[in-house]
Amino acid sequence: MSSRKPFVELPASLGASRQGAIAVLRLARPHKRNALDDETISGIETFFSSLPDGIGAVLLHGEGEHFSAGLDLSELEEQDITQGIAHSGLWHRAFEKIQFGKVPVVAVLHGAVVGGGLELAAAAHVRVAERSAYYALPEGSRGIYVGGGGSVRLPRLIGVARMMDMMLTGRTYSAEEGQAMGLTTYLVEPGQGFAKGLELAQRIAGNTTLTNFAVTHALPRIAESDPASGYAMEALMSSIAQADGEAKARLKAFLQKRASKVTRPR
Ligand code: 1HE
Repeated sequence: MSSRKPFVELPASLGASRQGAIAVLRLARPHKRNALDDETISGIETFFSSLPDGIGAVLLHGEGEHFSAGLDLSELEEQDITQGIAHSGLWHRAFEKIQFGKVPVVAVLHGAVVGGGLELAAAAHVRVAERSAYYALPEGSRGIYVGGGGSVRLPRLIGVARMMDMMLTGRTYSAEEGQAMGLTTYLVEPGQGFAKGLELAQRIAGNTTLTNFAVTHALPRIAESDPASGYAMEALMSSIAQADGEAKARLKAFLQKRASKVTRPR
């Protein structure tokens, strides 16, 4: 089933649609290079809080020449310290809903993926980058600092030293370089990102809900734990997952030669 009808009320800077089990969120402010203002960030939080039943994955992409130019800098001009803390909190809440939400999220990246745009991309679980994509953290040169969870998520993806360099020197990485670093999960040709992202999202949506929960909610927590706690959590999670009826049916299907085999990379 494919539908352009939105399932949630969003600001004009965002567009929501549904393609079967996939909910699609579009950054739709191309004249401002998808710069993220408060309304857009609140809209992102609303979208991820309103996913209807039957959605198995989200595809996030941007309209125009760039994924996102990051924070809408015009909003910082009048902001004092207290407002700044609240502002960062708004971003944290919205992006937590992406990383630790109901379903896995695939982001399709192209053009500028910078500042808060990179923080947004880092909250997704899989990143498909077209060759045109580039990554930067221009906060350093603007006299500001990341505020959308970048200090927490980016070092886990690329390491503290690389993030320091990006912020201190304004270094920009290409989509291809990003692949070696852990920012680009899949590298595709220009114009192919959406189709590849949709294909991956559909595959993800075909997993059991319990497995997707284990991967997106338990795995990152286990990875942050001390090993003893991690092993205990892993034992619990794996025993819960395998006890699910759908898991039993899938194992049986494989043993009865009704399920696909693992194939070599193409
Ligand atoms: C903006 C923004 C923005 C564009 N806030 N208005 N992010 C940055 O420091 C990146 C700033 N943007 C750029 O470097 C460039 O705009 C791009 C490389 C992304 C794209 O360049 P280009 O030539 O395609 O577009 P443009 O002509 O620069 O911009 C088109 C319009 O978008 C223009 O407005 P107009 O009214 O003159 O048409 C720009 O002013 C506007 N625009 N980017 C506001 N970011 C939670 S903390 C996160 C902290 C950060 O993200 S800091 C990093 C901010």
